[in-house]
Amino acid sequence: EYGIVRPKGYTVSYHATPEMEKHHFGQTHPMKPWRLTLTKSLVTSYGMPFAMDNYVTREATYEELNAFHSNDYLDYLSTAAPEDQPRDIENPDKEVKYNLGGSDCPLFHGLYNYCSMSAGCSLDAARKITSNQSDIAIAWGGGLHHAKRYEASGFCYINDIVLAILQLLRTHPRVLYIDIDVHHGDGVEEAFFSTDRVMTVSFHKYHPETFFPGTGALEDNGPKSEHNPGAHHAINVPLQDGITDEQYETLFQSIIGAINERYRPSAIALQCGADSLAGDRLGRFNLRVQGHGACVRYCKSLGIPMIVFGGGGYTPRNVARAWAYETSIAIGADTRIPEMIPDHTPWREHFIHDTLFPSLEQSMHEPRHNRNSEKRLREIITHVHEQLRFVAH
Ligand code: ZLM
Ligand code: CA
Ligand code: ZN
Repeated sequence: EYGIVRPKGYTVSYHATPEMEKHHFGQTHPMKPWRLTLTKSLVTSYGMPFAMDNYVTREATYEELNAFHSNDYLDYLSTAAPEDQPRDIENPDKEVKYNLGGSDCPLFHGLYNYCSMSAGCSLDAARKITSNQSDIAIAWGGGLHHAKRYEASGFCYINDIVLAILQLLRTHPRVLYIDIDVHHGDGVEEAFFSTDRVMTVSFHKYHPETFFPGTGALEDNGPKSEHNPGAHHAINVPLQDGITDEQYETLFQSIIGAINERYRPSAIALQCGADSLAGDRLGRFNLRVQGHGACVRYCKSLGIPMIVFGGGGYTPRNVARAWAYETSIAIGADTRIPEMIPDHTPWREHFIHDTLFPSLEQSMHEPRHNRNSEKRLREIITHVHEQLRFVAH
């Protein structure tokens, strides 16, 4: 179908489980695990599974989660029930333990299973990379970059990315983490703050007073202590509302290209949060599916083994478009798949515009005003190049 064939001498693996997608954060919560079902349906209707190794992932074990998360946090997470949810009216003073049970990170039925499936998905992907059985491993169910060792944060409970990178570090001397979610990848940055074996790079909207999580300033490049090998190994690209495909691609290629030359990673972990797309319910950027996908294409062109994770993304039809398109880039079929969404796609009615690449006008009534000046973007590039001079090579 659509001339989709297995790439020669190149393996792409797809890691997912339909069980994860059945979980609900609550009626109007922005995070909808069901977007993974919509993604899989688009990937399948384009015939992409023929070109990949497809794995149904398992749940990560307690011991695997314990490689990053503390015992007391995991013990509470595995036993907390929705009834433990602090209720404002009946129980206003009830403390929110480990940031669980608030409106961002609610306790919902099957929460622990959901978390261990997300982590299992990313860990399986990482193992395919460390065993050289895969060149690109796809884990759309992962990418939950805000979770801390002992705390949930911003819809994230278990940091599957940190767990996957720890796995990569068993065989890879240097791992480059790249995060194109509209939010700052704070949990991953913090986890690897004191090592030079992981370099973290996050592109995000930065406005400390009004936009979550408020960290990730240009000048934050890791603790500046002299004895800390992690100094200069955190790169932040703070952006404003309305950035376009052209600006983002220029920034991305210039920054990632320079980092690749200087740092020479042997593996890449790419978080592809789709809330950086135009028209996202929480996002603020003007990126199109093509611009978002160009980041994946550029990383692939570096020829380094890579895991691609999901992450944010709150307008499910656009999340499915972006991640299906990026799957096609991984298998090298992006120039072959038709732009029109196949008629036989399950839930076809959700794609209100029948193209894989909606225009800005189709994504939102009024495209956002672009608040990123060329001058500021040049300053960002200059600052990053200066940081890289401190990085040994
Ligand atoms: N209030 N319901 C991105 C994580 C973003 C913190 C302000 C909650 C929401 C949001 C939750 C149904 C990733 C904050 C927000 C309202 C304190 C955030 C429940 C709407 C709703 O309708 C909602 C009752 C909820 C949450 C909006 N929360 C928007 N933005 C952020 C977290 C995660 O994409 O990076 C990776 C997966 N939280 O701004 C508040 C400060 C809680
Ligand atoms: Ca980011
Ligand atoms: Zn996000």
